[in-house]
Amino acid sequence: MKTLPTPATQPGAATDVPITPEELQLASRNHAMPLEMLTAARTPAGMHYLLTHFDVPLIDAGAWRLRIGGAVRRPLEFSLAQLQAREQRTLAVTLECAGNGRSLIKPRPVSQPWIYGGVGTADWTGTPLAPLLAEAGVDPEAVDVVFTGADRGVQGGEEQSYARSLKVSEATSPDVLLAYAMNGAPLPPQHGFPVRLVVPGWYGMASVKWLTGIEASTFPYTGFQQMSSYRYNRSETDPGEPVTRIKVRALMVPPGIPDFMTRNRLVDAGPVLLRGRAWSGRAPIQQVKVAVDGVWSEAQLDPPDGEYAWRGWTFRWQAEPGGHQLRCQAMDALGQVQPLEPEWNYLGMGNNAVQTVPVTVRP
Ligand SMILES: Nc1nc2c(c(=O)[nH]1)N[C@H]1C(S)=C(S)[C@@H](COP(=O)(O)O)O[C@H]1N2
Ligand SMILES: [Mo]
Repeated sequence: MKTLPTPATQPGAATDVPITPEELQLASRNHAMPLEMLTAARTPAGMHYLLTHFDVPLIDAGAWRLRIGGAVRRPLEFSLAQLQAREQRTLAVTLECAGNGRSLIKPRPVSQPWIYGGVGTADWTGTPLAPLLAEAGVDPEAVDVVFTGADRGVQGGEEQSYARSLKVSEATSPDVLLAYAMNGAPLPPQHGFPVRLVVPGWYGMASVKWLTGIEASTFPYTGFQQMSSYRYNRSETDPGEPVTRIKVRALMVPPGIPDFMTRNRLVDAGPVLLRGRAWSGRAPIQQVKVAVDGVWSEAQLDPPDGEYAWRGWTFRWQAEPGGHQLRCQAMDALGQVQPLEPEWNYLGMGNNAVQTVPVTVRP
């Protein structure tokens, strides 16, 4: 008798079997940004990607309080109105899930099975965190600041509230926001209402939603989402390296029109303006290249759009009838370039390999 492979349901357990019901369940709760939305500099809230580990909590904004405590001289508590009365800043920030690209890695690490769309850019409005930490008086011995969300669940066999930490030096960066608005409107429930952290330049896991508590700590934080997840590791027991800032990446708007089932593209012969966006959480975008059937040329960059938002690019393509393969590749000012092939790691983190778009050009 032939034995079928058992579909793995634990994150990290690599598999070659087709997408499992558990992955489908995650994928339908946590939707991608449709790639055609790369045409918009700002992603409308309903089109921005979503990643929620547990259940979306529905929070009564009137009763909600943010507590700042732990290793501080003066514990503080804020209502939403008190946060909104403080210094206000708006930053355009590209958020990307660290697992974006995961399902393109072979063998596939089992978790949220992103293809390319685990990304979006919004205007996030809130109050800078640094002055609040200064008022609370973080203990000079403190090393980490821990951010806890209102959502709870079980992951890796461990019951937990979603929580992540930043080093004190990272948490006090002037651009880390306690955000209460997305694209000029209150946060939608799924994006962290009433207040979330926004950590520009970092993969999305750092931007804790439904924030309830901020605690300074004199010892390194070892919670599940810090030490057991969001690592570049080789196995379940390999500690590996922590996932931090967003790696360089470019994506293109798939040209022409799609086939419903396969989403393969149909394009008319002649001049085609290819466009897309590129970003890196580590340095400004320096160059984007486009390959048509393996031949690379330089794309034209739009002007930069602030320090933390993706940058538009365009490329004029003279489409000849037949089947073609389009790819795009970004480089940032540190000279970091996207790999042509995915690099495997146990949890499927940070796969920024170049996008490939097969197209059929009709005469
Ligand atoms: N409280 C809480 N915050 C969270 C998460 C979560 O599950 N719970 N998911 C994180 C992850 S992994 C990502 S990629 C981003 C996604 O933010 P978005 O859903 O607003 O796009 O939120 C982060 N903040
Ligand atoms: Mo994520």
